[in-house]
Amino acid sequence: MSKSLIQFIIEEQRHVQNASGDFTGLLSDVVSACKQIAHDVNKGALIGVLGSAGSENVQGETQKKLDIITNEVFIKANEWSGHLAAMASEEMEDIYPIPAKYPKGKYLITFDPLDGSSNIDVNISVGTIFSILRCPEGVTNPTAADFMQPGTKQVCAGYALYGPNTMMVITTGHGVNGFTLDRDVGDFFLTHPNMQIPADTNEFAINMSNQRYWEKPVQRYVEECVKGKDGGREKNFNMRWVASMVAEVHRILTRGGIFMYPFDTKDPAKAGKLRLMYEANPMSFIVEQAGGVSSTGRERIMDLQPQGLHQRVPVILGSKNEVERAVSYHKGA
Ligand code: AFP
Repeated sequence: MSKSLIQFIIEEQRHVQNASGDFTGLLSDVVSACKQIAHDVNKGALIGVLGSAGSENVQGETQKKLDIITNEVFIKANEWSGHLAAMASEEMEDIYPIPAKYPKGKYLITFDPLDGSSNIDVNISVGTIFSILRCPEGVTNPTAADFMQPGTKQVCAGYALYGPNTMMVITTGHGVNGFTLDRDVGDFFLTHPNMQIPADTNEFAINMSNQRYWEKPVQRYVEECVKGKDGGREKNFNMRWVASMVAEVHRILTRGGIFMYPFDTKDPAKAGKLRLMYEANPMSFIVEQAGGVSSTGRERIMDLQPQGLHQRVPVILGSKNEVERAVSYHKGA
């Protein structure tokens, strides 16, 4: 039988000097949260969790009932055990400090409890994304400022994908490993060791309905993909768009591809659509650890100094050679 996720982490942590077991404990809580979310997502209409909640989140997006439920599940699973000092979520405007009745720990976590939730009512894959940071030394009551650490400081990043199978994919900076939930046993087992993104691809993913708002470099790159062999490229391209970043990144980790949610002028007040702290940074850590590249088009995403919990950034990530080509079109533009 293959290793469970927690066995895998315990064995990996044996090589970390002075590891106290805190990180393993934290990850175990995250795994519990994702199992509970998988259950709720899987039951869907049977337990009355589909549909809109009739409210908006901090970004002005309509909240689904499941956005609220999964946010609660994630908090409840992670607040009690003494590994975290605070949390931050897509669904909450401010950080969530660990309540005084619980012990505080040395980590911070950011998460998107249900990414791609506009897909939930149509039974298409959704996911949970998380990023673990260290709480700055000596800080016991963290504020949002303590979360403002670049992606290079992440201790761990991962996602759970609720698709035909439920999977968790994680990195602690030593490659990327994928685990599949065995519902009969109730645990995740290592099924995709050392995931690697092929450097070349002929598959691109972008929301084409925004085409008229893109900048020239992205227009050029996508136009060349669309023209394929009839344009300047030596191959023809295929296109995919799930509108669920977790599903998109998982496909790229499995068979390669380039994913773009670039800067556009649709709403000039927004630098992009995706959120740095709980979408772009964790996914960039995973993609880089699997041999891919992740950029805004102009900068490496993980080098960005965060300015806010809900900051948005342009994202171009995936197979190295294609992302580098798209980035090269931005030079001087
Ligand atoms: P939701 O969680 O609001 O559905 O947003 C999902 C997401 O942040 C990301 O997972 C998708 O890649 C992207 O938005 C899809 O955006 P469009 O609906 O503009 O294509």
